[in-house]
Amino acid sequence: MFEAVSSQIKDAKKIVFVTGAGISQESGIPTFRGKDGYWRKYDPMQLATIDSFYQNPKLVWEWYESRRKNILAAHPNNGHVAISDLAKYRDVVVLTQNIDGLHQRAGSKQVFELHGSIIRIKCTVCDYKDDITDSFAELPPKCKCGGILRPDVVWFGEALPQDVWYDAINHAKSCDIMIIAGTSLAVSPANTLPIFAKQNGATLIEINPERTTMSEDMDLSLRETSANALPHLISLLE
Ligand code: BJW
Ligand code: ZN
Repeated sequence: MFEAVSSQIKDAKKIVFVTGAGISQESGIPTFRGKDGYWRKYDPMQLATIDSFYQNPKLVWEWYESRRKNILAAHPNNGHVAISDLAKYRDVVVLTQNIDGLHQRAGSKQVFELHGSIIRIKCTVCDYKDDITDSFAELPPKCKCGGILRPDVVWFGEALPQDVWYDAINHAKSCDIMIIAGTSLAVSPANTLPIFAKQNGATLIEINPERTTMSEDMDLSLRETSANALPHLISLLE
């Protein structure tokens, strides 16, 4: 299976990972569109837009608080750890849509959070922003200025943090291999990153038990979970 791309793998200097909810599934964190995914139970437009937040901030906060508790109690799995280990041997960059911080907790240093972080909280009125791991006594939590606080995540219709996005494009354009793990590639603009890589001659490898909209464009598709496939794939890269 690896033969088709073995020489590219051996010669690769810079490896960029594009990750999504599936990479944290084996840490006990639900995906969005998978079998037990959030969007099978909840309407994204009721929980992940700024309009829904202003309409019912308590409801949105209750969902984020339950996810914060789950995420803070979770541990990085063998997939996160394998990516972190690879950085001992190659230039490794992680472009993640996840807000769970598990890549960083596994030891990865070059992590770009495209959709923000569930730990970071920001004010909807002033410039206040901080990392908060404690749970809030009252929902929605309020800022000292009186404004409502919100999770510093990117909801539908909101722009990605521009500096992070431009860095992500540049890393995608300059990698030898892009490994796309645990994402349905259903959400833009993150799903354009493999296109930037491919246009610049990178080898694309997908790790996902299911096909995605871009499976046809991959040089290699591994239909396995990331905690199984990544340690094996990465042993070839070390
Ligand atoms: C495994 C596995 C295992 C399972 N191992 N694999 C029409 C109306 C409004 C907007 C749009 C529209 N059409 C298009 C848009 C744009 C929109 C969009 O793309 N929508 C589509 C859904 C149609 N995008 C946006 O709105 C973005 N912003 C934007 O475009 O701004 C433009 C702008 C510019 C300038 C000014 C203003 C605006 C923002 C997107 C924000 C996404 N936010 C969310 C929630 C917030 C974060 C959070 O709370 O967590 O981010 S939605 C959700 O989807 C979350 C994820 O990061 C994101 C991607 O999902 P991901 O990670 O791919 O997960 P899944 O569940 O989809 O897939 C998991 C995969 O893993 C599956 O394939 C499984 O098979 C696999 N898997 N187990 C390996 N063990
Ligand atoms: Zn404030």
